[in-house]
Amino acid sequence: MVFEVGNYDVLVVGAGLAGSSAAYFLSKSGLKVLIVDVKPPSKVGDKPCGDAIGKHHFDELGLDYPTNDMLEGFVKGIDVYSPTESMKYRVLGEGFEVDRVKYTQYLLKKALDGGVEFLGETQAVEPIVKDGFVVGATLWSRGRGKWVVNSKVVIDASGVSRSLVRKLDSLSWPVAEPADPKDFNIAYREVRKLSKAVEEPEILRIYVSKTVAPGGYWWFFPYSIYGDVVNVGLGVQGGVGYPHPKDLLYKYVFSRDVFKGSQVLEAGGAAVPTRRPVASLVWNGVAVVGDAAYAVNPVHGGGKGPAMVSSMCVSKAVVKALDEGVASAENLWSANLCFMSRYGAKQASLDVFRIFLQKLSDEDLEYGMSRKLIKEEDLNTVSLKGDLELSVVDKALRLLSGLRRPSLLIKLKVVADYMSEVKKLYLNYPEKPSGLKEFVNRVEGLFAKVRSEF
Ligand code: FDA
Ligand code: GRG
Repeated sequence: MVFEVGNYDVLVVGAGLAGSSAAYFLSKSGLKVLIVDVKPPSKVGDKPCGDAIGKHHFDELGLDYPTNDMLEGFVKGIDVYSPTESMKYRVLGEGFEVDRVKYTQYLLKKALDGGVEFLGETQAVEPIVKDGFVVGATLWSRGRGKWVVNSKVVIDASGVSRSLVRKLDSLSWPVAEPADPKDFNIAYREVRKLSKAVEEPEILRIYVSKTVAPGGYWWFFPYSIYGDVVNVGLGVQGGVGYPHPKDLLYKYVFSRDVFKGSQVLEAGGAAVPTRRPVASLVWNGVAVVGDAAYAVNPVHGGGKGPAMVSSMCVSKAVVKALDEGVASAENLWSANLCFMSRYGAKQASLDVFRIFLQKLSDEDLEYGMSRKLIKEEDLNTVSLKGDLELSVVDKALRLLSGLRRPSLLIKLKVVADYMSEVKKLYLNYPEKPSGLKEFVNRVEGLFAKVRSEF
């Protein structure tokens, strides 16, 4: 059977924030780019999300801030509550509550204005592989049936489904590295209109409690533009058999007085990868970005910023590789060096912290927070850089104040050391694909030690 054929330089699969930003970054290159999504055009960018994103990502990537109808709120900081909610840390940092659909479609439109082609209601079915290279994909749509796109590079931006790369053999294709279900959170959220306005609407709230949200947290994010509309959700660690996050949210959270008489505006859930980045974002003729690359902050689950960072890094590398003639792993490799130095090293370090936190009891967490074993400033540095810095003076003070649970202090020191070792390893990411195997062995060795330690 002969199928209809299209020829492109780049095929982007998925027009979520990762795919749309990749298309936007590529639109200035003069390359012939096609982006497809199974969703109809009006639904592009619509996925369950808390909608929070740090402002620094826009500054670092030179992207427009969400404004006007793309903006649902300003963020000035986050309050992190202890399990009993008697203690809270305030971590200051600017950000936005973004209208995910409008902002994603804004980037996509800018890409289309720059010459990129888009097809909605079009599903990428499988990659086409020839002589060790991905050379395109088969697509399917109701109107056209099955057809073929030949392209020099395929960027899988299909989110956690990893629609294309999961059909590649992970032994030969590092971009296809599978993830353990325990390295995901399953999250559910509702957008609700409350009966009265929220106090301090520019402060996001995160609540950590093993009973309410085992292996995750529940959140209360106000949309400050409206004052009385909030995004409330809950995530639990996957693969462990914990209850459904929606059940926990209704049982422990929506039963609170603040939600009396509230109106549900939106509801839905999805999985969030909460681990280190994929071993390599690129291989011969193929790349992964966003959730498909596990590019997410493992501690708070924020994936919008790293989706855009990974897309910028991959897009730049694609332009360079195609300029050099062929999109080989070697020619695309700068995507890894860019992403690992800008975000992946911090992400991997935070993965160690995440593993530690998921094993910490509520009692230890309550104690650690009430005795300030980790301080608000420490939390800020962890969040920004992935470094758990226990300064010398602080350490001495904490030793004095923390004697009731010395093992917790020792554990904190051990986790800080592992975090710095992992970060160093990622900052020395191999210069060429030939070094990847040894790097992966070292990463896996270190993470095996981390898991056995906590
Ligand atoms: P995304 O899933 O958005 O896009 C993938 C696209 O690919 C979709 O449009 C899909 O239709 C399309 N697709 C899939 N398969 C296809 C195929 N075969 N062919 C064609 N198209 C295909 N992050 C954050 O920064 N702040 C936050 O507050 C939150 N909160 C939050 C809450 C909840 C409940 C969840 C589940 C997640 C979050 N996140 C988050 C994470 C964040 O939503 C996520 O990391 C990014 O949206 C990932 O964007 P992507 O574009 O990679 O995937
Ligand atoms: C329960 C794991 C789990 C997932 C739910 C709700 C959610 C997913 C994610 C919310 C992420 C979040 C708290 C974003 C806040 C925005 C903000 C101001 C973050 C500050 O952190 P940054 O910008 O983080 O330092 P990154 O890693 O993006 O640089």
